[in-house]
Parts: sequence; structure tokens; C-alpha cells
Amino acid sequence: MRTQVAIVGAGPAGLMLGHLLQRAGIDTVVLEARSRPYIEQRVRAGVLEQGSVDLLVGAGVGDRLQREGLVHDGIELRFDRRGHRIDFPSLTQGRRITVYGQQEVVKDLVAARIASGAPLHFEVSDVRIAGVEGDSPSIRFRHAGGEETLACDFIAGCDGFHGVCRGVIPASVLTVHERTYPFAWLGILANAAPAHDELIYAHHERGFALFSMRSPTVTRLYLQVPPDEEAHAWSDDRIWAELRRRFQGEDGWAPHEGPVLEKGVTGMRSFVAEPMRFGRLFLLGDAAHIVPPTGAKGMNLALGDARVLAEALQAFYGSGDKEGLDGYSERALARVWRAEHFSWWMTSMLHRFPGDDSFHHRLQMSQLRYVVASRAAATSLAENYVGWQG
Ligand code: RFL
Ligand code: PHB
Repeated sequence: MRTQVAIVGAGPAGLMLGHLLQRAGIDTVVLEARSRPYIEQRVRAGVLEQGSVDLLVGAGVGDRLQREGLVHDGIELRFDRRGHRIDFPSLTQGRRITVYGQQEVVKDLVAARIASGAPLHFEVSDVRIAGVEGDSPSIRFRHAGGEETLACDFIAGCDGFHGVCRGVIPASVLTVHERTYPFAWLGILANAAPAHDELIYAHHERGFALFSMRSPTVTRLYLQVPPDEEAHAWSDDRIWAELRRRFQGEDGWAPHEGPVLEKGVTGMRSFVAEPMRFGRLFLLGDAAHIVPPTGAKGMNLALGDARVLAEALQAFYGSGDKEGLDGYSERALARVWRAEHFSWWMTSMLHRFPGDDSFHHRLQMSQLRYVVASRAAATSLAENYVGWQG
């Protein structure tokens, strides 16, 4: 088997890259460890920056997104029992965000790939990468009971944080920057109409809470919990009671309650591995960087890396121009670090840190009051949230 670009992983990064390259007439093969139903049902991110929406629409995979995505003009920050709205369009020259589940993006990209006839192999295992320092890299893997070898010009490592691609880069070449946070998020999906039409980020003495949604009938909610918390320690009643407490304010607002469809705990970390290229191997998305979900940036960074690498590969195959490939890591990392900072900042401002003292708490409250009172500070939040164009 031979292709031009071998893509490991069919998350947003791998599928988007595959789609952009296929449209440009560049051959790709996508290898995915999981099954199609698994990746299409995995509940994760939900917020698309304007730039991500433009990328998907521009690449011809935005029809359902435009029909079903929920366009939001702002978010609410809730603290001291009051809600404070940050309006995006008036602070960012008309930019907005769209709420559309990551698994819907994945479904749309998988459907487009299957319709194009381009190869996408599910349930591959034992992926082994070789030769990325030379001119002819290859991937060996197992699929449908057989051993396969895929020869290629380049390998795109889009296999997420726990994938194998990053591990191919020698420790002497790779620098890792990392923070783990002393808390996690318990996330639920509930069969209940959203009780508000925009996201609510709540700072509360009992911990952070987030109100989000997936559709006009499905609400998505998160609670800050201890880092090693088990989801089954939280009965539905306990979750709803805690959510009511953390959102409680003078306006009497509370999320609508309904049957819980899904429950899970996600750890919180910041992580960057650089450079994002080693020879003919390129890293994209969570394979190279993780942000805590508070800034809603992870899926957007994955799509952004795919756009940057697709442009570089098109220039290379079109005219032999290697500049884009040589500059890929630096270009991608500039956006990544802006998102890392924003996500860390939002996380630090909104969560309760174990052992934090009155000084820390006063600083948080002062920061929150400043962000909603100062147009300059609100603009900084808004332009990062909708996607800083740098
Ligand atoms: P993915 O989506 O993890 O895809 C990697 C794929 O690679 C496969 N794989 C392999 N395939 C072949 N061989 C191997 N050896 C393999 N090892 C792994 C995996 O099965 C998988 O299909 O990475 P990608 O494409 O980089 O996308 C990144 C995003 O998934 C991630 O950043 C976001 O979900 C993060 N995130 C959010 N991002 C946002 O932009 N906005 C949000 O609102 C947002 N909220 C969130 C989030 C992530 C969350 N969790 C659960 C981590 C909320 C949560 C709760
Ligand atoms: C979500 O809807 O899943 C979501 C929204 C905003 C975030 C994180 C997750 O910051």
C-alpha cells in the first residue's frame, strides 16, 4: 500500500486534514484505532470558533452545521449571585461562536470521506511508525486480521494525547511544557431543553459550574469535582442539587432538569510538546497539545493545525515549496500558545483551588469584576474566546 500522506487518527484533526488534502488532489490514507460508531458517539467538545466554522463551510462540510449549529453572540459569567454578559459581536467586530457537538463534526467529516471513496480504515491496531528521519517513512499496522505496510511521503500524527506518534520523537528533540490542575470536571448530557440561550460560566465557593447545550432539547452541564472523582459517586439527584446551588443567584435561574443520558469525569491539564515536527512526521491537535476545556479551544486548535499543514502540503506538492512545511511548527505553536494562555487564565479565574486562601479568593473576585466592568478587559476575553486571529 502506498499513499502521499498517511494520517494516524480520525478525530477532528485527522479527518479535517484528510478532507482538505483530498480536495486538493493529494492522496491520503486515514488509520483509526476505534470503530466508526465509537468515534461518532464520543461526547466531547461543543464550541466552534468563527474561524473553525468558516473552515468547515469553505471546505464544503458545513451544510448541517449551518442548519443545526446554534449561533451564540455571547456568554455569561456568573459570580456573587449575579450574571454578567460578555457580548462578542460588539467587542470583536461582529464575530460569534457556534455550538455544535464535536461528534457531529466527526460524523460530517466521516460521511464526506466515505462519499469521496478515499480510504479510512477503522479498528486498526499495533501501529508502528518507521523512517521519519529519512525520505521514505512507512507505517506497519494490523487490520482485519492481517499485517499491512503503508509507504508514504509524510506522516500526520493526529492520534490524540494517548497516541503513538509523539513517542516516535526522541526525548532529546522534544520539549514538554505541562501543568496539571488539582480538580476535574464531571460532565453530563441531559434530555432537557436549555434553560438559557447562551453558555453560563459560574464561579462559586463550592467550585466551578458550566451550563452549555447541544441542541434545542439537550443540555450539557459540568461541575468542578476533585481530580480522582468517580462518576458513579454522583447520583443524578446529587448532580442536580449541586448544579442548582452553584448557579443560584438573585434572578432565580436554574437549569432545566431531565433524564441524564451520559456522565463522565475529565481531568484537566495544560500540555505542549514542541516542536510539532520531526523529519517527515508532523503532530496535530491533542497529539501535540492539550488545553483545559474552560476556554473551549481544543477542537478549534485541532482544526487550525489541519488547516496550516494542509496549506503547507499543497504548496509542497504544487511547486516543491518547502517553506510552509519548515514553518509549520512555529506557525501552529503561535496559535497554540495563545490558546494555552487563555485556557489557563479562564481556568485560574473560575475554579476553586484546594487550599486557596483569602488573598487568592480576593484576587479572583477582583479579576472577575474587572473583566465584566472594563470594556478593555471584556474585549480581551471576547477576542480570545471567538478565536484570536494573531
Ligand atoms: P482526538 O479527537 O482525540 O482524536 C484522536 C483519534 O486518534 C485515534 N487513535 C489512534 N488511531 C490509530 N492508531 C493509534 N495508535 C491511535 N491512538 C489514538 C483515537 O481513537 C481518536 O479517534 O484528537 P484531535 O483530532 O486532536 O482532536 C482534539 C479534540 O478532540 C479535543 O481537543 C477536544 O475534544 C477538547 N475539548 C474541547 N475543545 C473545544 O474546542 N471546545 C470545547 O468546548 C471542548 N470541550 C473538550 C471539551 C474535551 C473534553 N474531554 C472529554 C477531553 C470538553 C471535554 C469534556
Ligand atoms: C461544551 O459544550 O461541552 C463545552 C462548552 C464550553 C466549554 C467546554 C465545554 O468551555
